[in-house]
Amino acid sequence: MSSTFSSSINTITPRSFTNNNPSLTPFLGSARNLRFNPLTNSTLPIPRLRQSNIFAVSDVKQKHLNSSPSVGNLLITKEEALELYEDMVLGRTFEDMCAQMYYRGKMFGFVHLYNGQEAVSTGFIKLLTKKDTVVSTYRDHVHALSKGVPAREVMSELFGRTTGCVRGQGGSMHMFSKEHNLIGGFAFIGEGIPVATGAAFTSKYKREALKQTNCDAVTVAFFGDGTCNNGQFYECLNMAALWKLPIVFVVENNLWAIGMSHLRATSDPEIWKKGPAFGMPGVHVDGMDVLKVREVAKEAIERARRGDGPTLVECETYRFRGHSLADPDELRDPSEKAHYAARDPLTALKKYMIESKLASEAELKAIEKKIDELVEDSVEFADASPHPPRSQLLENVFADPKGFGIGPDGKYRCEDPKFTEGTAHV
Ligand SMILES: Cc1ncc(C[n+]2csc(CCOP(=O)(O)OP(=O)(O)O)c2C)c(N)n1
Ligand SMILES: [Mg+2]
Repeated sequence: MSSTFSSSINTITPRSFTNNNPSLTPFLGSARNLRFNPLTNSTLPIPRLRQSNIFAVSDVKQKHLNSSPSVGNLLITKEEALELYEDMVLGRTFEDMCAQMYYRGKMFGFVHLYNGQEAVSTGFIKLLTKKDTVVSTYRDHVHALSKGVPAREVMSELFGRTTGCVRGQGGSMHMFSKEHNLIGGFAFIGEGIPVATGAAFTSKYKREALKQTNCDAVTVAFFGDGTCNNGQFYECLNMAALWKLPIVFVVENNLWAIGMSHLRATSDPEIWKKGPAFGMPGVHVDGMDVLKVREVAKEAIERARRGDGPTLVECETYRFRGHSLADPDELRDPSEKAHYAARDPLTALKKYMIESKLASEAELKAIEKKIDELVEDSVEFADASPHPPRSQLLENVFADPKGFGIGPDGKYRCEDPKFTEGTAHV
């Protein structure tokens, strides 16, 4: 390493920021972001806009979409479009109902809603088969619904009832269904990424080591922009590329991590670029447009299924509500919110379907009505379902609760009701 090179590392001095020329600092690597900000007299990165809009696959598709739709030029069939619309309406209606139920005291703990991001869940998950795996975050209700977990089971889980998909033991942030290969629901950010990488490894291992040649299951991992500044993301990109795992990493970039702006927190805000850095394709797509998401998803999923390895897809999207239902959402600029509200993915798909004569207003209304009834039914079902017995509280918490041994009364300590209540002396 030359002396010039080494001396330019970590040599930020106060002088660089206070001279008359608010030029680049000598800090290597992030120099183009670290400019002196005369307004705040600080060196916080000044948010900069993206240099490119839509990249790679989506570029091609955008041209497609812009051409006036005619029957021979449509991107999807009527059946497919109706399925996408129904799934997005289900996601939106379900989440709106969750907000009502939360404020009525029917749900406890943190509840993070997905409004605005529906095109991502629908665009990807509706292309998957039942045996493919989905890994979500704490914003997981809609991923569960898209993957086919019945609304009744998701709502009951939120109500903490035994009929929930985790028997009421998981709640909002821990949706899980073995049957549907939805393997979380995770409260810690980034926690699902290694789990998803493991699921993809399982699939490859079964096919290549155990010679189960029919095993071509793909894993799709969803996570947020803020999560991409977490080390697990990088470790998993590395392993997935190294072993050519059948996985798609889907970043739902809604521009915010609670109250922290993505542009402010991230040295290079173009997340998709991190794919090529690890030797996998990186794609940036308009996450408010389900058709564009679907086109990109198709290619990434097929690539994984063929055995060609992982893809990183960054979907630019927006959440229409606060971070969670406990967030008053006062930090985001109203004009930013209005900008994205005008790009509502449901309205956009509806417009496309009507203009291209894929469906009539009446057909779409009928779907909305059907979903309203389904969601109402899920609430009635959840509300009428039993609460779990207290003895369930510690089930699946310890690998072997009997490991706590036998008490002075000669019985297993874990059989003492106080054990479950957490007040037993063990
Ligand atoms: C390991 C860990 N650190 C911090 C938190 C607190 N936390 C909860 S949500 C969140 C922001 C995540 O933002 P992003 O990944 O963009 O997802 P979004 O909520 O926007 O969907 C943080 C830091 C956490 N849950 N886990
Ligand atoms: Mg975010």
